[in-house]
Amino acid sequence: MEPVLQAIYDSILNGQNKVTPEKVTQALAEGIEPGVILNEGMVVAMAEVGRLFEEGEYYVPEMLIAARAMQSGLAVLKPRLVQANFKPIARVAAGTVKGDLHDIGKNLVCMMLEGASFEIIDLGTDVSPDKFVAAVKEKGANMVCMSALLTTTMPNMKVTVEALKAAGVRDQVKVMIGGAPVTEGYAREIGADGYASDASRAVALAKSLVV
Ligand code: B1M
Repeated sequence: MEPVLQAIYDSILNGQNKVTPEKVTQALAEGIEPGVILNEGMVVAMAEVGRLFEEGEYYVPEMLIAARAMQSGLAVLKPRLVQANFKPIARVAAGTVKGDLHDIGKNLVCMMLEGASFEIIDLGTDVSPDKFVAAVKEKGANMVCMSALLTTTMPNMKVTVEALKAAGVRDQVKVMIGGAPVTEGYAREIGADGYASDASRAVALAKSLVV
């Protein structure tokens, strides 16, 4: 691994939220592609944080400070991931489902979609089915993107699809889902229009759904 990518990786693992943006800036100055910085320096670090948590070496505070370092690095990377916007391809209501506070993956998906000329209505985290419905009815969203990181909150994706149906707006929108525990099969099971395993696949899927 390039030394600067290793430094980014280490800074996230150690939750050094001042060092991470400095190192991301350095990596960009060294000409490393934003996608490489993201995937080979940052995303792998968060995966390692998850592994350490699973093994009982990290606890919630360590996860939290690692996430803060990740977010501060992403803030530097965002302008490079988001290209100049053209006419929006579609208006996307995006959020992490009810009960779930994980937002790093959802934010990445939003950034990449924004960079691909989608308009984003970012509903944040812990988003109730009613809020998704309201974004469709009141803000004219024609795509709903849901993220879930917990097996316990995944079922709220299904509840949201049901709420869209009950509100009579399911046919007006495309529903896309993702997040670590989510699968293609689950998307089919709950009647979503598609599943993507990462942010770049989410862009490809979103484009294929709107044509
Ligand atoms: Co939490 N956490 N966490 N956590 N956390 C996980 C998810 C966990 C797998 C850790 C572990 O045990 N190994 C585990 C879930 C177990 C399970 O349900 N199976 C877990 C747990 C248990 C918890 C708590 C319950 C811990 C506790 O309190 N005891 C608690 C729950 C809080 C809540 O939400 N109600 C909790 C809390 C937290 C923090 C707040 C400390 C922090 C989140 C901070 C934040 O997001 N602002 C945190 C973190 C950081 C993690 C890990 C370590 C990292 C998640 C992450 O950001 N990954 C995570 C372990 C892991 O995932 N390996 C873990 C990086 C990110 C880029 O990836 O989000 O997967 P990801 O997004 C990807 C793809 O999934 C996809 O694209 C993204 C980019 O490529 N994608 C989509 C995501 N959404 C998409 C939507 C799409 C398409 C693709 O279309 C719409």
